[in-house]
Amino acid sequence: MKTIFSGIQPSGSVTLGNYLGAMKQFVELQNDYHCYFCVVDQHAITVPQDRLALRQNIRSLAALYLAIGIDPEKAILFVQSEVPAHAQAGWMMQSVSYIGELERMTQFKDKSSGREAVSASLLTYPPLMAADILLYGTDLVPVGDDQKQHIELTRDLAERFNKKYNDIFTIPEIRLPKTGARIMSLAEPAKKMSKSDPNTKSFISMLDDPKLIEKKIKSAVTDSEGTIRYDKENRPGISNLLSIYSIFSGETIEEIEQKYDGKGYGDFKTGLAKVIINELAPIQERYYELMESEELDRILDDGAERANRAAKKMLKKMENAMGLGRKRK
Ligand code: ATP
Ligand code: LTN
Repeated sequence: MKTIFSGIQPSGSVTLGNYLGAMKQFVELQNDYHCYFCVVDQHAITVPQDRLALRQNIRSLAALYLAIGIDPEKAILFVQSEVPAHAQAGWMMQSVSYIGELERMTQFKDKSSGREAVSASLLTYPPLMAADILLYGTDLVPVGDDQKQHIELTRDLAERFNKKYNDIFTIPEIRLPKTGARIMSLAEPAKKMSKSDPNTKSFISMLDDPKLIEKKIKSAVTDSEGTIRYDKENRPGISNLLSIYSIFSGETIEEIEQKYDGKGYGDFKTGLAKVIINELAPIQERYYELMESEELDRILDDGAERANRAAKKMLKKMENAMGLGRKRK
């Protein structure tokens, strides 16, 4: 069976972008692959976090993974900082990375621009991500479109390591969703929807209640044309809403255009809010049950144990390849 690894940062409340771009695929993939799904808390501290909020977000994200349908019998769910091999391997991967290539990462450029103080870890974020993936002999990494560049760098670093030291890493492939790889902000449709956006109107959180979802959809930016037609280039706002509608309802864009032919944004937005609310309601119900239960901690303890076992083996191979530590029988 082939191996999958993916991670989400506990850097805020999970958005529809994270769900449609990444998490929704995980549920289907867990049936056919050996899966590791991770709460990448060490990635989240590359930008300032409030410690109490971070702790809360870690648990909340883990509960959400389960609430959408990740089955701990099929997939390994764990928290990154509970598996020390990630930080250790991340350090080794930094040693095969060049500052120049890290400075060229668009996520680094976006997240560092305008900040007074930029942490060193924001720059060395991609080698840690490479470590996450390479530790498990990962074949496939399901992510949204914005992570393409990081996966390409991971492949380069793995190849460089294999050539320079020893051929120990599998070269991973990216897996993008067919639709929804890039869900845009509801407030600024030229920007991607992001959970750490300070403007909460720009995203819908997986935990928003029905009233709030309706309100946010109503205030989503469209244009002055008033027709329900997909045209990504010229009409990014309505096109983004159509994509979201299509993934949630299972209808094609053409079918939705036909359904709303002759109707305006008001009707369309009411319909869109409805399909989102219908899918999120049972997820939210399971989420609140899990947050109250002891089951969540049991699952994460078990996940950390299993991940630790696998990661330690690869870490040893990496240390041997690089000549770290002393040789032991
Ligand atoms: P942050 O705002 O803190 O950077 P984020 O919302 O961008 O967070 P991540 O935790 O960085 O989310 O990403 C988790 C997964 O969700 C990744 O696979 C990423 O590609 C995907 N993803 C994030 N935003 C979107 C989006 N707008 N559309 C589709 N996929 C997305
Ligand atoms: N950088 C990713 C999160 C992430 C990840 C990973 C994704 C960290 N490690 C390993 C896939 C595989 C992001 O979405 N910002």
